Amino acid sequence: MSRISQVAIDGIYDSRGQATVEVTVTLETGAAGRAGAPSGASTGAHEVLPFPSGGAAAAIATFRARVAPALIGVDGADQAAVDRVLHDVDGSPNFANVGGNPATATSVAAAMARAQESGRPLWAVLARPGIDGRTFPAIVGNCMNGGRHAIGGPDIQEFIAFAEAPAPEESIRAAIAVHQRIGAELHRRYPTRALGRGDEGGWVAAIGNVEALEILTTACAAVRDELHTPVHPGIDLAASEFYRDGKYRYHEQTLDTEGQVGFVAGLVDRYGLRYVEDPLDQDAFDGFAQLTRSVGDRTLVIGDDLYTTDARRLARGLELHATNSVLIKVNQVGTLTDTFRTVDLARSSGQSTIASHRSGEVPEGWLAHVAVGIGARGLKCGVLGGERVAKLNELLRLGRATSR
Ligand code: 2PG
Ligand code: MG
Repeated sequence: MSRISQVAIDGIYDSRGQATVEVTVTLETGAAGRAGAPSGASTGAHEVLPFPSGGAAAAIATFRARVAPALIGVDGADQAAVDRVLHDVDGSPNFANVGGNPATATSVAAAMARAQESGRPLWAVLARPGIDGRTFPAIVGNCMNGGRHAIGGPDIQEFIAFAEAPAPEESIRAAIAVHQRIGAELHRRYPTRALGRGDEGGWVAAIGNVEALEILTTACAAVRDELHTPVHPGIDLAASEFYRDGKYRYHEQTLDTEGQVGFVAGLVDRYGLRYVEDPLDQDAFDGFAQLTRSVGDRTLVIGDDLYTTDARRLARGLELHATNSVLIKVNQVGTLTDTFRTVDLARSSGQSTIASHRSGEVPEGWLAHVAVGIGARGLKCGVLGGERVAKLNELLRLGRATSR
């Protein structure tokens, strides 16, 4: 396997029009990979920093001066070595100098170069032990947006179609059908109101959480009947975004931790939720554990801001039985090696993993390979919008490649 001969970084834009970066890694043989990095809006306090102070422009200057030269000559086959250089040059605990986004783009681009050189698909290069690429993730499809991803929508950030057919084609078709039904229903209920779409391509309407959940649940049931595909409602509350001074502050109600656990558990049973992400604040390990004890046998309870893909935080969650599932976002930790540490701990502890996009995305499909390679239970990537469909289409291709 050959050494890295060239590393280039450039500025690009994400789906919100925010500056981000893409990195191209070239090996001595000429094999190359190029990846762009996404950015979050409801970022967890424990994530690495996407960019150093000075933003993408400062990151590019630092990268060209210090990171790219340090990577030349590194063994392209050795992901851990590539990622170690990123950490060594950075020298901080949270990528404050290099930036988690340039690090993510480099780490993924190096894996892509390795895939091209070896003639294997990217998922196979990323595959964790025992993964054969024949099991596909459910689609975690965001159909209605609220919270930080929408203006004028509900407090809950995401209303999700969780479509769990064995074949990607079926899950994707079902998630799209739920999205379309919701649009039609919102139009039927409010024919004269403007209807928009949020940062992740879900519908945005001036309705409350309960009405949104009713519409979502009804749409999922209709699609289950029509397509005979298991698709169920789910939510990402992103609860840290409305947790202030010890209370969960919704437009309609204010709840303490006990109240929030009871409220969410009630939603799980009333609406048959199968997917519940970030139901409590990002440091509320005990509250998560209470909820998991109460409903963890019938729904996924997923830590996103709780864990920020960090193996140390996951270890704490495991001790406390805080969740049964872990959201995986490479740029929360900045490298594939750090991501794999968390994934491997999750897998060996019986936690499901969900490979996830960010709200500000790049129109690339590599996340689908991450999902398949880590044996994820779900691929969270939205339903509509070019940058979301790029991931769905890539998963479709992977599904077809194995059925041929
Ligand atoms: C989340 C993500 C993606 P963001 O909260 O799960 O849906 O949002 O990228 O803004 O953190
Ligand atoms: Mg989330």
